[in-house]
Amino acid sequence: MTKQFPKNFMWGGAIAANQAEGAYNLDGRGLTATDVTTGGSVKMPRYTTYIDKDGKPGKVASMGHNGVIPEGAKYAVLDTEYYPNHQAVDFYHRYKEDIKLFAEMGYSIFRLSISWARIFPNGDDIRPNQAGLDFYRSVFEECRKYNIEPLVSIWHFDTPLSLEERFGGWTNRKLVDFYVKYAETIFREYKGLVKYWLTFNEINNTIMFLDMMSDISGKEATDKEYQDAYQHLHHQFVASAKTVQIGHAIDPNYVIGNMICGITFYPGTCDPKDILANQHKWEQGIYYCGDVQAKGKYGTYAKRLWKEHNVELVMEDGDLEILEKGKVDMYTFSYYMSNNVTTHEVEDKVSGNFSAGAKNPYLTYSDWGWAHDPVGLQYYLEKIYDRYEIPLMVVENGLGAFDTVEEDGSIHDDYRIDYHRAHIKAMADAIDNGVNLIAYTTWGCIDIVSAGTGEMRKRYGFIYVDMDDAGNGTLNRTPKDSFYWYKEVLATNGLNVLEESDR
Ligand code: P53
Repeated sequence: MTKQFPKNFMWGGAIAANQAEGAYNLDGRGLTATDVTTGGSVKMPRYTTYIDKDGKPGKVASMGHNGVIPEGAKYAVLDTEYYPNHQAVDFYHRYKEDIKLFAEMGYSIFRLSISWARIFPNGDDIRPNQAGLDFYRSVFEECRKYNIEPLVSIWHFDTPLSLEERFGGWTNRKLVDFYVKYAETIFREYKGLVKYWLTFNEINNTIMFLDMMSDISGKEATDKEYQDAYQHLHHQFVASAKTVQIGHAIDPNYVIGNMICGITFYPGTCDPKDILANQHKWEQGIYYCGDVQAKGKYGTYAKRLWKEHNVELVMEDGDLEILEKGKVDMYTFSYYMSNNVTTHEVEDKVSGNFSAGAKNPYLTYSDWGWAHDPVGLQYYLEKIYDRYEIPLMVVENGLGAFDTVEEDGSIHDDYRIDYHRAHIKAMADAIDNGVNLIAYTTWGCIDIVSAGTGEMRKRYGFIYVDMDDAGNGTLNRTPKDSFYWYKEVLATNGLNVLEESDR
């Protein structure tokens, strides 16, 4: 029998507020970390900008999502810098046009995030900002108009900056209650308009990046950094679990998922030491968060991970019970690439933003150093489904690439089509092998600002946005070849892809 996607499989695309909306200081929105983050490139990091205690402007490389600024300094927007997220691609004003294009492709689901700082500008305000609530209501209504199911990330790397400044961010337990209040507010507000929710985008980045940074920059993270990362995560786990319980109480129909940065790790050689190192990598990078959120408890290996870095996790009485009761309904993840793990010295290393390890001779790499590995997606799907046995969604997958606009305005992105075709086939194979995969939302369905580098030219979209790295351009939207191809995929529920020859 030919492989096929289930009849009710949901197809669509995904964006995040801070990378798409722009309008960073309009209608009462508060600042978030990306608003004080400059643009970078594959070779140059993004910087977090500040004014130091003597009033001098400065910047520090932002490894991960916001850089650690000096004692006494304050985050600041500087006149001398360009901040790509301030305008982003102006989804804030163009969402009607954009959602119409998504509908034209045939979306049944559209993933976006709510910016916490639009709802609670300082993160802990007594009352929500009405203009923020109205904006998302209008976006969700627009989706409903076309029968598009919104899939809402409650947090996509964008803790209100004021909470970072006053409380030091997620290492502070206080953020749990602020987040839960925010989540409860939007759960009540959008009841009937939204059904699918995700608590924290790529929650595991906090720990995974620490390891990767040492691989990339050669500098090992300190025990203090690990202590903070694990504590930060514990608070997010508790916040996520409480949110799941509150969500179900508000509407039993709510389907609430976690969201993991899904990188498939392979042992670099068949040296047993590499096999073990790879297993430990999965535990730390992938399972640590997934187990707490989907099994409701810390994995058996967690104690080892903490001990390795002398971490003393601070928990409150009742936390373990909260985790147990706040299991997610579905496991969702992003998938872009695989990485190799080895204990051996390697000459041919991967170099790119947030990719590390030994180069895999069986794979090709994108211009940003990310491995093209659809089999890795099938591997991840099968491994994770067997571990948790709850519905899965691939909520990000795509190819960041340079695009060329032809004289007649067309964009021939066959490389992007090839990337998605191969990954769609991988999903079909996993489904055929018993995996309960329910949705696929491609990353950056429209070109948006890259999270890792702040570039526009690292494009993922099926819709081109006329704007360069410095923010110049008309911001006009143009469908690429991939737009018409994806439309065909959706119209045939993936059949056109599956009928083509094997990957
Ligand atoms: P960009 C690193 C590795 C894998 C996924 O990334 C990552 C990152 C962070 O850069 O993030 C996710 O834009 C994230 C999105 C992001 C997307 O992947 O760096 O959830 O916000 O845009 C692609 O190419």
